Amino acid sequence: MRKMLILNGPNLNLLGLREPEIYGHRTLANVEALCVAHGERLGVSVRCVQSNHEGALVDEIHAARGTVDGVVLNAGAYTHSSIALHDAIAGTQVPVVELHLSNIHARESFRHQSFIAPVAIGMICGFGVRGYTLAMDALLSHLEGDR
Ligand code: CA2
Repeated sequence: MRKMLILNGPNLNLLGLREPEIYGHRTLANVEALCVAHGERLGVSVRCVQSNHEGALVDEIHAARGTVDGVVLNAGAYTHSSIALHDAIAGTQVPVVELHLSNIHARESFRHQSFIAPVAIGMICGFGVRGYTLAMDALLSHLEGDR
């Protein structure tokens, strides 16, 4: 059975509690349950982790190497700042699909740059919570060698 890690970064533990106009009404627990249920449909085992700490996210990417087939990563604001996450993905070669709830290109200019994008398979953004299942589909399709 294939394994996926759903990795969420800083402040995503606040989902559903603040700024629902941007990030929606669903909580992180709702999102994680959705991912696990989608994994069951796909026949994929899913582990979900959230951390507010950059180093802990780097550790998760390192631990993913050889233990999971791929990662769906919403690195939150670290997307726009973290060379450490960029290097972790490049160094481990773990397949990563970058995911954002909001359309980062339609927001402030400081959100337009992603340090994850150059080392990710691809990016899904702007589809809200549904983006997580779209990202899982895209990751599985990539792992199965679909073009
Ligand atoms: O759109 C996304 O998923 C983001 O990764 C979310 C990050 C933001 O810094 C990125 O530019 C885009 C912010 C996550 C914070 O989530 C909150 C949720 C509810 C209330 C406050 C913050």
